[in-house]
Amino acid sequence: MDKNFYITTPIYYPSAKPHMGHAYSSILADFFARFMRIQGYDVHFLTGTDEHGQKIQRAAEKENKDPQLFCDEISKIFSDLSKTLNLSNNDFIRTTEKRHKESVTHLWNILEKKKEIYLSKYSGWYSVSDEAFYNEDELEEKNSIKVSKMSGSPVEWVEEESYFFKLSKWQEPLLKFYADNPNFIMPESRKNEVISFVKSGLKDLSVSRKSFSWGIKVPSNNEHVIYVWLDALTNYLSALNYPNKDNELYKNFWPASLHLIGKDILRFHAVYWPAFLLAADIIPPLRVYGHGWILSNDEKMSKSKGNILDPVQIIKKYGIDPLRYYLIKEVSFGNDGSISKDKLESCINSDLANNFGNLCQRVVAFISKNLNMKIPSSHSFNDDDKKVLNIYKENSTNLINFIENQDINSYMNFIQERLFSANKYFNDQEPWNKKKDVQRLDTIIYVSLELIRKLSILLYPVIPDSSLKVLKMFNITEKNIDFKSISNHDFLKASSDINKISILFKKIENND
Ligand code: ME8
Repeated sequence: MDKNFYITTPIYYPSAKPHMGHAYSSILADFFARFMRIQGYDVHFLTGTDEHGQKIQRAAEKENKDPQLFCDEISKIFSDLSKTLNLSNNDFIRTTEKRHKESVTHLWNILEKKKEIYLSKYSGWYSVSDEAFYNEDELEEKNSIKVSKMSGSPVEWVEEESYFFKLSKWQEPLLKFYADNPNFIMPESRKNEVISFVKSGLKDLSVSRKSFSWGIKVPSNNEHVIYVWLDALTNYLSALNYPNKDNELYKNFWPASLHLIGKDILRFHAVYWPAFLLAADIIPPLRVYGHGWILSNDEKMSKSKGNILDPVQIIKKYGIDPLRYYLIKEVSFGNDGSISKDKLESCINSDLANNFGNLCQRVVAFISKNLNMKIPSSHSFNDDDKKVLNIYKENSTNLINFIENQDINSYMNFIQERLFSANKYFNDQEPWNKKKDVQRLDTIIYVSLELIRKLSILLYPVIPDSSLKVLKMFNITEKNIDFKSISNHDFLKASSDINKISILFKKIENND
């Protein structure tokens, strides 16, 4: 079995500071990366910034800054955010880097050599905000301004000489590709949207611009810069040192396992990207997953609406793990989800502090008082014990399947149920009333510790810092977390010492 896994986030525009939507995609990608690592996969996790194009050029001009300098500053904020979000990314790519420009130039040359690109003239609508061309039927009038029906962004009329990619030629091959690879586009509902878009007819795509200069130059014609989406999508290859196909990164990690993106950019990833790749004889990625939007007050966040949620402020107040837990559990993956301070606080209190945190603290306090901070020396499981333990073993394959199908909701439901069940077990078994039956008391504590260990492993991709704090009790470090070990009920070594644990989550006491 191929044990390599390459996961990517979109590369974000450094046209403005990152917001909660960017944090959401990155945290979700990190969740998958971490889960696959504890399953023994060699994971390559990529994120970065998309720095060329008219949108960035205009944003820089507005601030009277050189575009490169402008990108340097904001890209740094994105890469700092990766650290604040505790992302385990292996690389952070910027499209202004030399390695990337070389890849894009190479890909362009191949497409040109294969006669997939020709020079003509573009006249039509363009949205600088989306960096996208739109057909008339994709537009509507709002307050006497023409905007995209999909994104609501204003469009402007463009008429200029442009290179075109022969997208129309790839309509049938794309439909065949979707049919042969039914899991290429996820979730299912989005796949249908893409297929009907392709079936409705593909026109050749303008892939160069002449009216501004901030981009990678067309190698054979320096008056043109390469269309920013052809430039940006290639980041997934340039981070693997493409075109050097013999290097380890490319050999191990292409085709990408999962491009995790928001639904707003599905067309670029599920139509244009595989078409470019098929045209260049490169295998397309295995899967593109378009998740829903994080809504603020039930609307998509946007600067103009003034409803931007700043992840850094929220993390300062509540901490990173509560935010990660909340976004992963409370936003039904694949759908849009509204987030609010009240829901975040109740999530921290009920799931994290009262449920997981409380379980750990109670069990450890009991061990500290009665067992000298040691794992009990012996145990003998009865039916109650086996029942609460076996459920992990019985569901181990299901859990892996959930993640392979990006069914995070089922994964999180399982954890939630197990958290309740573990607390209930400890309450019902009443170890404090078993002090005369040492064998039983020891077994209850051993089972409780095993449950804490298993839950911490399942929670590691969600709340890595807190999970590691708990696992440290058993001297389990990040490098030796093994997902498979949730099926082992005798993992903890009898009589060994337990390390102290600090407070995991503080309850939010008031609502201000
Ligand atoms: O589109 N909810 O960059 P971008 C959830 N540079 N996710 C959101 C979101 C929201 N409200 N807002 C943004 C680009 N996102 C291109 C990508 S990739 C080769 C080039 C996330 O800065 C989501 O993943 O506009 C969305 O697809 C992405 O940020 C768009 O980021």
